[in-house]
Amino acid sequence: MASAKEPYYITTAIAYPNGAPHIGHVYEVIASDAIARFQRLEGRAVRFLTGTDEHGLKMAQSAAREGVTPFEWATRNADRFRAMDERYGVSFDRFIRTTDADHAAASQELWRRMQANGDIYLGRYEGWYSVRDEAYFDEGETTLHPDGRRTAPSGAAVEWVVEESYFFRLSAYQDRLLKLYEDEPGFIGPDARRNEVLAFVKRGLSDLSISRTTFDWGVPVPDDPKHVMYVWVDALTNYVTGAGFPEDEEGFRRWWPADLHVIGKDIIRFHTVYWPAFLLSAGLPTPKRVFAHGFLNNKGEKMSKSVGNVLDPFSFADTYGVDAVRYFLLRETPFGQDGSYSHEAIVGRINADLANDLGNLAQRSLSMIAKNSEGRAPEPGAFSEADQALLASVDALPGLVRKAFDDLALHQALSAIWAVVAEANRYFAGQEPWALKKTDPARMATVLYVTAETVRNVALLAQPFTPASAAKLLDLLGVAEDARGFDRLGAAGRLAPGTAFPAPQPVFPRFVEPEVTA
Ligand code: ME8
Repeated sequence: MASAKEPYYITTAIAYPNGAPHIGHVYEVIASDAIARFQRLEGRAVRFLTGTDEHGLKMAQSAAREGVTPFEWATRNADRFRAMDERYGVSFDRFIRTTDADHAAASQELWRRMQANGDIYLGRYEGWYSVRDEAYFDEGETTLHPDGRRTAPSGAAVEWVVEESYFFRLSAYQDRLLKLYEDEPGFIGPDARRNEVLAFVKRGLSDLSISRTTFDWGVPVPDDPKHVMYVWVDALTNYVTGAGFPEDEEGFRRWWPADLHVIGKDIIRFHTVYWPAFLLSAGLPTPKRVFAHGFLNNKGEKMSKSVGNVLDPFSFADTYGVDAVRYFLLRETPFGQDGSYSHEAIVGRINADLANDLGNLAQRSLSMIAKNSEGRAPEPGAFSEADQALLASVDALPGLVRKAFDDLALHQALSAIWAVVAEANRYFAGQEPWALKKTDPARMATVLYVTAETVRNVALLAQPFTPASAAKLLDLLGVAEDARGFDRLGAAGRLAPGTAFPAPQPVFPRFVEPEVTA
């Protein structure tokens, strides 16, 4: 029974609403959305959290430049992030803003627990800080340039900071963190990132400055409001706020620890070193898995405002279509590695994989069914060897797709599904149902049945990736809304002969280059 399955809690990083979202942000939320949808289709209760990270010096400084309050600035941009999620069909359960009232309460409670455990002390911070990264750096990690500028590894400028600060006793957590990585080898993925973090922690950890006094745009430190929390302390806490901590004990027990934090590779240290240390200190369970995806580059170049190649996700969706962008981004790049996109690559995938391979297969078989089978699922005869071979590939797909999702190899799920689409196209071409129409109509009916059943399975499995188009395909196959879960894959949900199909319509249009007018 679906309800007996373990609940599943998945989160994305929360973005800085310090400007408009870009395609890198889209990438992270649609990958997470595919995973959330997959788990729901498996019959699990899913909670999917995404949102915005609104405190910190960077936000305060940009708001000042814009001449608005930090909250107004955050709201303006948080609204764009939320609209972007909605535009891309991201099925989040809560869009958390770190300025939400329950989040301040959660951050302060987490702080109190770390303090009660003896891990927070007052000291003085002297060192380098990068506002753009909102991160502290050891001098050895920075680079001094000939012109006197000093920068963080990301290239962002660092400034020398001297102020009274609370510290978190991170140095005391080295052994416990190493034990966590050893006891739970799946905690950090992909493996390359795990090795990076392991090497970093083995070198030894310094205590972490966790409060600031020179600005006030943050969550006040309990009992010492001249300090605000370091933005990453409050940011990371969003994951427990979103699970109901501390007020909603029942919700928190149900959802925490998170099954998966999806993040980008640049923030792995915050999530796999600081965050589990804070949780261990507060006596809370650590998340089950943290997975870092790669960075998306425009034609292989890093996106940057100064290069002028930062793509607007809304016009991207208008140009190519939401499902096409989702498909392209998750198919093209192995999840966990850096990826690249270009107009040519996207159009190539749209026209080859979506329009030609799946779109034509569906359109050709469904039009023949409309004409020759009174628009109803045909009645198959005995299955030939070729029919059985294709159905065997179809029925092996759920196993392959589940394995791919277990490994978070989303691209492999898609390549397995599209391998069956390719096989079905070879089958359809080889069986020539249009020729059978005259010579052997019963055999034609069987071929059309097997093809339609293949499309049904492909559409079910494509739902996490291309939800709107998959739903259209399932509509065309007369599959009821409540018969679209993964318990209907394969033999358990075979098309019932005689099911009425609506008139077929193309689902995946070809991309046609707009005409250039002189
Ligand atoms: O890091 N390609 O916010 P953020 C792929 N507020 N992913 C990218 C990317 C790109 N070109 N650029 C950014 C923050 N990302 C913090 C997170 S979590 C408690 C706090 C990813 O707006 C990035 O790796 O800079 C991160 O996972 C997410 O987008 C938000 O980045």
